Amino acid sequence: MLSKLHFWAPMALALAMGAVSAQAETITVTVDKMAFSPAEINAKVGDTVEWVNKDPFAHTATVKGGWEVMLPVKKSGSITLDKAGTIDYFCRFHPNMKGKITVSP
Ligand SMILES: [Cu+2]
Repeated sequence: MLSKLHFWAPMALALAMGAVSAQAETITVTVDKMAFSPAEINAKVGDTVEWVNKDPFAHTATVKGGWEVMLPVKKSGSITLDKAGTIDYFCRFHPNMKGKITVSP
């Protein structure tokens, strides 16, 4: 009985640590042909959203009254989500480009 316990305890610890490191994710949104793809994403607090601009002109990911991430030509930009809620964002240069992030706690 005792030997079984010794075998399983480190396993349980390893699984718990794996779960912790898997918690914060980076979600990639591609910016291509004047559109965010995917336009709507789900994330958790602590996750990072990275936009990769594949277009030959600059874009932004802008939240009205909030943050703005510049996305120069062929470059990427990112932000770490620090609170739960729904974020609607757009491109400052092309306001018809819209995206949405639903952030769960
Ligand atoms: Cu744009």
